Amino acid sequence: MGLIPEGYRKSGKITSEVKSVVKSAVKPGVAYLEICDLVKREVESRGGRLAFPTGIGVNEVTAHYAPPNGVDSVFREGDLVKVDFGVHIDGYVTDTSVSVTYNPDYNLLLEATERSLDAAMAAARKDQRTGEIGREIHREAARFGFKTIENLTGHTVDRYIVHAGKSIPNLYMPGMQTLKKGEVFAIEPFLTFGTAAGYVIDGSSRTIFSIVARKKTGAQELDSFADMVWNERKTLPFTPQWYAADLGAKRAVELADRLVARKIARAYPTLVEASGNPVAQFEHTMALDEGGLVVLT
Ligand SMILES: [Co+2]
Repeated sequence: MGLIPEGYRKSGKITSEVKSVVKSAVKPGVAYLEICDLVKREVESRGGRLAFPTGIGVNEVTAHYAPPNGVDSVFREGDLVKVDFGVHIDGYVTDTSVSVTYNPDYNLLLEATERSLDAAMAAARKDQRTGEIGREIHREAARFGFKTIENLTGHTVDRYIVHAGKSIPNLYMPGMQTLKKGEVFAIEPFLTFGTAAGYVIDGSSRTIFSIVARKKTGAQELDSFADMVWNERKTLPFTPQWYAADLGAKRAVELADRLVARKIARAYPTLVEASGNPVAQFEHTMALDEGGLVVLT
């Protein structure tokens, strides 16, 4: 018996299997929404649930974009595509991401990003400061001539919580917390070109939300929407389009926005690289068990 609840291992196994299915499914001409449907189907058929809406990040779109229903975007020949998804079983969350490209100009960027993740995992041990892990990621990126995205980080996970409090930066930061035995965390280097700004800013869309407080507003439709989301998701992120079949797509978005206005939910705006440069990302969720580091995904 290890320190890590069995749910994490089951969740991680599903994440890992689905990731290889996704990797070979992302091709020019395939619709963004087809990949989101595929992830959901593959996760649920294995007995898992989505930990958050599947993110499709194309080129400079770096994180937090869940394509809404009706969007007809398809992958193109020159794209750099990131698919970021997570699985939970009874709240045990594993989070992963894979980058895919058919553009040879981006091959080295993808390779450097994977190598950065390897370097980070080699440095992830008990009592290690997370800033030191960031140093390894940054050093490996720089060795290839690339930059890391300075304002996105990896994170500890906890039951029903995707970002549990500790951050794992993608560059050296002094005075950060240390990793402890029994902790589960995701490391996710984001790399871009050396000439890029190297940080993300809010884009114009917001497609991902989560409940942050439980209180009644007195508006019956709004309260029952909040109840419905809470019963299904607790604090895990959701996208209004999941409720489009029941409420209509427009109404679901409107209700989510109203929950944000009442501070019952928060929104996660889409994040884009500030200078419009493409970004690559690879991510694993792992745990510090008795015997050391265990990669779950
Ligand atoms: Co993550």
